[in-house]
Amino acid sequence: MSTRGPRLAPLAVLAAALAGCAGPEALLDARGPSAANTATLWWIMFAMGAAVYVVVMVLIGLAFWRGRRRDIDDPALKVRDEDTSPAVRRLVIFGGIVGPALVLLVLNLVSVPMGQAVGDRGASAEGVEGYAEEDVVVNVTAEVFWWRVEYPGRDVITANEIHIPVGEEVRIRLTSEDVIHSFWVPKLAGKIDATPGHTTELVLEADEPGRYRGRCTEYCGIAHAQMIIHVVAQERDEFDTWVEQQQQPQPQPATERIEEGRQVFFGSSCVYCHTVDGHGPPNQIGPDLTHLASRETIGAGIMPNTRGNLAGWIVDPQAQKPGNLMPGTQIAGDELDALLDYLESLE
Ligand code: HEC
Ligand SMILES: [Cu+2]
Repeated sequence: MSTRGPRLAPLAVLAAALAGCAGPEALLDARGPSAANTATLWWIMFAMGAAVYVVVMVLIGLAFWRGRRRDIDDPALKVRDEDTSPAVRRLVIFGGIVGPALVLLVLNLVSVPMGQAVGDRGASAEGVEGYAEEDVVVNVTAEVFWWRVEYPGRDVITANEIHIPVGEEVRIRLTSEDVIHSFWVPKLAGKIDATPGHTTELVLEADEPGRYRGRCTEYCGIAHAQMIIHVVAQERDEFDTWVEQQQQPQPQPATERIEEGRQVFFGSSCVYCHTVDGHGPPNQIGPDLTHLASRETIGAGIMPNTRGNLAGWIVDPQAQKPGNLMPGTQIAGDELDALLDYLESLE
């Protein structure tokens, strides 16, 4: 075994900690008002924690320094109850009780109102009543191991990708169909649980256009780590265009090849679990595929939506995402090819 391992361990911890400062899921790189609040609170807590740490370390250093030449058996060093000096008593009272209480008080004074501010952004109105028509409300249902995304009043159903207009408060109404999941897009807002039989609300607001990554943050089963969500923030007109496009039904297959693929799709097991244009089970087990080709990823964000990835996914989804609820399909050659043409036509 390498003897360098233990000495490098603190570096590994530091690297893991610093990974929170940048990258697609960096809390400290906030791009929305809620996340900015959280980031500020984080810095305050970090600064106070660091200050306490430094004070304690200096005191420990001083104790070592002053005690280094003394004989540990020297009876003068033994502290007896009756001779604790007033100075020692004061040190215990201020250093051990008053000091920590003050630190905790300040932290509470800062964090409670901030938490309130973040929480207030999630109103608890039931249903879409009470919202103006142009308000964007998104019903998100967590499933093992993907996200069902619906826009009530707009007749849009998609999966694993939430489109929102920039600079507007978007209400995410979150629930779960099976176990407890949790929704967290760190750059935009704090996380919130998705609980079966209960709806929780969260307000998402993005300051600038972009693609923000988030994930399920409550262990929910074997493919939990592969349950990714993307929030796509767009200017309002682009968002409206996206909504219009998602509302369109699929046109008749443009080519014979696509029609062949459509028949493969509706002739195989796919329709037991997936819906295209309302054709399929009412409570589909899998994501709605009506506008599959307009999504950038498949498998809940785990890979780009390319022809090759689609083929691999259909034949053996368990290889890409072990434990997910889609079984592999015995399909190959010409049939698979036509099916892929069909899926790629679902813009
Ligand atoms: C037993 C139900 C079931 C069957 C049958 C099934 N699927 Fe799926 N499918 C799922 C589930 C569940 C998911 C979501 C998996 C995940 O991401 O965890 C999924 C995901 C997908 C996705 C990715 C969608 C996205 O947006 O991420 C595609 C594409 C897909 N299935 C195509 C097919 C095709 C084509 C067939 C038929 C050959 C098929 N499926 C058969 C349940 C099924
Ligand atoms: Cu989950």
